[in-house]
Amino acid sequence: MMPPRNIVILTGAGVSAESGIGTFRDSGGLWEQHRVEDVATPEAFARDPDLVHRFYDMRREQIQARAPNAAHLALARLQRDWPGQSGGRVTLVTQNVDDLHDRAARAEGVVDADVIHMHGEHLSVWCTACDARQGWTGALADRPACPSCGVPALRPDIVWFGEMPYRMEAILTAIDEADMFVSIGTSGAVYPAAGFVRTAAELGAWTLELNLEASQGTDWFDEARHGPATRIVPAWVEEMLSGG
Ligand code: BV8
Repeated sequence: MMPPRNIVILTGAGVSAESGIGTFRDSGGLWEQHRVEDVATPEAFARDPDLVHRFYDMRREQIQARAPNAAHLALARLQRDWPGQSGGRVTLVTQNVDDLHDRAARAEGVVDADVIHMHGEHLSVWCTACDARQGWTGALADRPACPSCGVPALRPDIVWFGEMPYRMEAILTAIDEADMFVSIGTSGAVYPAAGFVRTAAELGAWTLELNLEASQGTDWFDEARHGPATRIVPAWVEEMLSGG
């Protein structure tokens, strides 16, 4: 196999698990006796905005007390050092709405990390009155006024079930140009993210799964390595950067 130039990496909740951020599946996808699919939807927000705000206020606060782990930091080193190796590109797409990849990139001195948060971000809010998005670290349950228009119409800047994931065109362009597609810490339960491996393979990329256990799509990968992300991700990055 030719050495890969362009690498697309897709991460899920498993990459943040060892930072102490619960995954969807390990917690059984339940929160206060609600299935996440039932809370993370526009219909739930219309029906019971207080419940949905509580769900996101709790998680927005929680992630700020967590730190990137060895897997986030290793991926940041790959983002920083890989282009020098082959002139290729690393595109990091995450389903996660925490900011641990972004913080790892800053910690490792990555210039222009451009982490693609296809499902949005906890630390961003979206005004349903004026459409402005801005950074936010506090709660929304007490309906603060939008800093741009003053209307108390802020919602989490999160892609809920049934909503269009962000930056799909950039993701599909990167997959089109990828020589390697690596899926890390995701169960392969949610689309369109879970289908990216098949698109990448059809377009000729070599595909690798790094996960605690076999995901729902594990058979679609050329290779799968199972174990905790803080062990298997640094090992893989080291292999890539040493030309192994
Ligand atoms: C869309 C933000 C149209 C919210 C999220 C029927 C069939 C197919 C599709 C559908 C269907 N019915 C409905 C759909 C569409 C739906 C969907 O896929 N539903 C599923 C439930 C069937 N998808 C949508 O609605 C999407 N939008 O389709 O719009 C469209 C389509 C194409 C193009 C344009 C438009 C929007 C989906 C986004 C929903 N929002 N997140 C929030 O976070 O609160 S999804 C959310 O759940 C996450 O972001 C993530 O994507 C998903 C959970 O997945 P994982 O990240 O994989 O986490 P999980 O817990 O499942 O797995 C963790 C894994 O880590 C496990 O495998 C575990 O073994 C591993 N692990 C654990 N510990 C470790 C570890 N690995 C390594 N080390 C460890 N230590």
